[in-house]
Amino acid sequence: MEIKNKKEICRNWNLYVITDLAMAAPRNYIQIIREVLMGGANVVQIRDKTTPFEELIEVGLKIKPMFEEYGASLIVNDNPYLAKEIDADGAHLGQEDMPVDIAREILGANKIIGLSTHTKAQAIHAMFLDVDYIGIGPIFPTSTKKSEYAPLGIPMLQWMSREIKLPFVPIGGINGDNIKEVCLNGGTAPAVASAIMKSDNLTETTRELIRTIKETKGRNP
Ligand code: 3NM
Repeated sequence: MEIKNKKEICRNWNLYVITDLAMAAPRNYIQIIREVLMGGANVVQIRDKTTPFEELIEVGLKIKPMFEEYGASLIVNDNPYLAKEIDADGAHLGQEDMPVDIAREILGANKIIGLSTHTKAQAIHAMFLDVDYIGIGPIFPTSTKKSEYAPLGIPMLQWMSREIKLPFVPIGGINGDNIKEVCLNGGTAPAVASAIMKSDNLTETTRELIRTIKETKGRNP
């Protein structure tokens, strides 16, 4: 995908799906990606801290054409080298990962870079970095990722909407029960891992969440 206006692409994301191979087992990456893209998600982050690099390159090269077919963004967690190798649309960095400027050097100006933030100070700091969107979380309790940060809650989304001039992705513990409240209080696409990866039917769950987002935001996600 040729990226013209990266922040505009981020603002048009509907549901930011994060993969988890263990939760989605026995489905493999090809199945996971096909099912969530069929459900209408227009951005997927490959989050995988166990599969070896070489294997992830193979996976990436296999799934890339699906993203092109659906016009969806492929984001790689943690590893800009992998993102570059498979020509993903971008990479997502944590606070402990390499500095944004180094990731930008690896990826070049046309790729999307996202950064996880967990505090107001980190979110403000991100506005001075060369990032295209940020994650903010955990919003609710989650067991998908161990975090030293207490859940930030809905008031943080209200604050972010007022103060942060970057597209932001609320993350952590978001599911069918609370996604409406999240959407009403701000952010571009809500990010969801377990609520989708643990579902029996990835396509249907993705579709349902997007339907709620669309109804809540009153726009075409
Ligand atoms: N990052 P679930 S919370 C990957 O706070 C991740 O930055 C977080 O998974 C952060 O939707 C989180 O299952 C886990 O809660 C998201």
